[in-house]
Amino acid sequence: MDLAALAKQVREHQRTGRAMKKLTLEHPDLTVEDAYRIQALGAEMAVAEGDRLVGWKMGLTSRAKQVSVGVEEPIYGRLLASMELTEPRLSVGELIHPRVEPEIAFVFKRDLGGEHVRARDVWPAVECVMPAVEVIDSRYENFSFTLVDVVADNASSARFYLGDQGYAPDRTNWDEIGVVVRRNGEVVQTGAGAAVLGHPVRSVVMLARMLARIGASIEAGMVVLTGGITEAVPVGPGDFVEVAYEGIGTVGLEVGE
Ligand code: 0L1
Ligand code: MG
Repeated sequence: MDLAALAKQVREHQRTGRAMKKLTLEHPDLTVEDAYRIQALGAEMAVAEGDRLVGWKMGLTSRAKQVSVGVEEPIYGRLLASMELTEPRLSVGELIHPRVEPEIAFVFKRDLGGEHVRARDVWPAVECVMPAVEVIDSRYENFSFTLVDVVADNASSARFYLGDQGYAPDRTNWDEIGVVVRRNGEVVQTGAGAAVLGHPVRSVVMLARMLARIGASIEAGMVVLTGGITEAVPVGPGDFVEVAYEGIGTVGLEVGE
């Protein structure tokens, strides 16, 4: 199987914002390992064209998210510089069916890696913890996919935005933090940090261990999005989405064409 050709195909749909059929319809024998390879090749192509790997995301770390998309295990994706919103404004023109997720982001000051990483290894490597929103956008028609498809599509990564303020890792119990998501003033989702594998730090532990299998790690300066705390909220032009994080402020995102 020509994994580079499949990576090129997926990347084209990521760039143009056109929906595609699931890869597994035509290639039912693709494995999860192949899918991560396709993801890596797509990121390498982006970097060769001038983009930069700035971090990692974990996806499907909450039961609510796993149930809503019918995929039962956490996955990781690659965050590129071109995905980061520098202002709290999202332009959906290049996206297919964007959805917003409230997340806790960890920013690293030291490298972290290895198959035996534990929670207590994570904290000394963290510069700060930040409230964040991720915008996901599956490239597949009807947001419908298998585990293999979604991994190959870089875990539906599209955009992300970090709030203005970073917080000391020991400032609060991140599993107990409550979030309220409002769209145009109406409460549409509520949740708590514990929805992310019991504690967002567990998502980082799992990521570090998964990356160790491919000889990769979380590097100093990188951002890690630990996973949606609630189900993702569909958005369109004219919407204003606001996520209130208990005790650490609010992140709002204005959605335009
Ligand atoms: O960030 C996420 O949890 C998304 C992972 C991929 C599944 C989806 O597109 O909802
Ligand atoms: Mg997410």
